[in-house]
Amino acid sequence: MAQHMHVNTPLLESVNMSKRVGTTVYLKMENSQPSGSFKLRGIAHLCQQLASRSKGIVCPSGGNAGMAAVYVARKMCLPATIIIPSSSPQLVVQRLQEQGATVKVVGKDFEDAKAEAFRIAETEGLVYVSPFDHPLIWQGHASVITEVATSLGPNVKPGAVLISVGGGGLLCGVVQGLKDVGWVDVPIIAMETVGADSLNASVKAGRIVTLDNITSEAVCLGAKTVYEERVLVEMACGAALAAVYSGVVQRLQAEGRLPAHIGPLLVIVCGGSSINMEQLSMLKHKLGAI
Ligand code: PLV
Repeated sequence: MAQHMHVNTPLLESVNMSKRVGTTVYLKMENSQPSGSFKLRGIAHLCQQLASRSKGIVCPSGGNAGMAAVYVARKMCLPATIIIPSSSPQLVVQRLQEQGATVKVVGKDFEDAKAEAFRIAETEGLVYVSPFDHPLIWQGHASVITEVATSLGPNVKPGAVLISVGGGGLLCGVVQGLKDVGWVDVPIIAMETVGADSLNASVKAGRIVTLDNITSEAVCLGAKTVYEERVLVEMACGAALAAVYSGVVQRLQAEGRLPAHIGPLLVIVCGGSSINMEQLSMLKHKLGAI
């Protein structure tokens, strides 16, 4: 079997968040993956299975899948082309280029970038790497849960898992991982942001809904941002943390949708490279939180 490219990330207990929500909160620090996010788990797994004899890979991305893809490509000695929509910050393009990717900015949102990536895969004979939409990606992501199960030991089981949702790759991986470790009755709180809420719209409609526009600042989901654990995360990741900070968990408890006495909460701190102090102050300005 091929060597794993992802690392076993720390599982930290957050005293501040635990106090706030009234049960132990564990943070799975996927921001400490070498590529900056959980995306490495699934994308490495997919590329190791499908791309080892290829001419290279092409991946449309809001940024973080691209960071994972270029990391994997470098380790496999393959070229990586990443297609970014113009909605992603310049910072993302720069970081991808620094890692050795060929970056093309195409279209205004992810769907445009995806169409271009398909085209390039076809014409240049490259392996198309989706940022979220492949069973091998979900299988790779599932390791985040199996790792947590090993860290917590046989006597501790989460009361709920909190994640951010973009295309749903992490969600599918977490579902798979919960099955793998026998935690099938653990609820998942899947957080989207208003303006990037394709899952919410689809669940409500009972079918898959494509949003006309992504109006959220968390462009990589389609979230509040700094938190109190000495780590800065991007908005896409902040969405899951916001479930604790903005009282979503307590609301679900009040509505009887989560038990009042709930077991420990597991928050997947999914990571992301699209943040620095400059970006943060720009967002604060834009969102009127100065
Ligand atoms: N980001 C994807 C899709 O963007 C990308 O191309 O990088 N947390 C972070 C930090 C993310 O970057 C993403 C998705 C998610 C969560 C959501 O994961 P998903 O797509 O598997 O639900 C358009």
